[in-house]
Amino acid sequence: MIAQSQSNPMRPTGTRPLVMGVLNVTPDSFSDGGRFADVDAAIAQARGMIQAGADLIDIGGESTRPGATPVAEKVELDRVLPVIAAIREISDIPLSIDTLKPAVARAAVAAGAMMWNDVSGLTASPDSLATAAALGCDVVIMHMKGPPATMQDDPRYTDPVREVLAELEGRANAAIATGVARGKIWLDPGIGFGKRLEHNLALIAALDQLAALGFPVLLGVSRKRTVMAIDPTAVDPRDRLGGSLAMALFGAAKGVAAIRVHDVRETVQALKVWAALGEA
Ligand code: HH2
Repeated sequence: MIAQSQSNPMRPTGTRPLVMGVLNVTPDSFSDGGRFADVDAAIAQARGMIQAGADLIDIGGESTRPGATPVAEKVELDRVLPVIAAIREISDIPLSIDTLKPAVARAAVAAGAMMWNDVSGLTASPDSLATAAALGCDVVIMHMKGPPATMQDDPRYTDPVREVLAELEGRANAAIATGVARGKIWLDPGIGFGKRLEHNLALIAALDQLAALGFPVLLGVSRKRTVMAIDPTAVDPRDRLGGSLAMALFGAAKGVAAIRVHDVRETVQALKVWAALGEA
């Protein structure tokens, strides 16, 4: 099965969504913090994800888990740049940089990243929109309500689907008005970013409405607390694979273009089987 478009390796052909492997080069990420904090461990993990069938790798040097404290720009650069350079030496797999900081995005793209994944939806800095336009790379506009430090304190919505979709569409239009090419924009509902269980479930159920806005959709549900909210025994994030796969397949059926995951091998397998069943 051909998963990626021949002309653009960052777009699916239609049989199944792409799989974006998560590589957190951080000491404190919620599920894999500290595991890949040195370059050798990060490269070994990247190699494993490539062998397991990842279509893209998303590299992050700052945790955005609920309650996380921000890190300095130099610290983030020192974490991610050696890893990007080392992966570029072993593979041409498309790389994404998960950062709120325009300077980190600029340096990462100069080092070989092809996508800027900004969980603030290009709102964290006054330079974010112009930087995205100048870089010309793919850009993920994710929805987040409030900063990571406080976003889970008391998130409220009257109509989460309507509000999140309207905000994402507004951010996409702002990006286009600043010079970002429409064809470079991805949207992400930001599961777990300033949302309660009922908000997350409503947004996942409405992924087809988000996809109908006409931009490729990225879904990040891997190992998230949403699974524990439904299965309270899944306290350890590594015990959330079943729920993560259920949400990935549900998202695939709703037309998402890519799924951001920690468990690449298992997700690729689940999506391949799901796609084969759909074609049978
Ligand atoms: N989730 C996380 C981080 N970045 N980016 C996008 N576009 N969508 C997401 O859902 C998303 C994201 C959180 O997961 P993780 O990177 O594993 O944890 P941490 O933020 O603690 O590093």
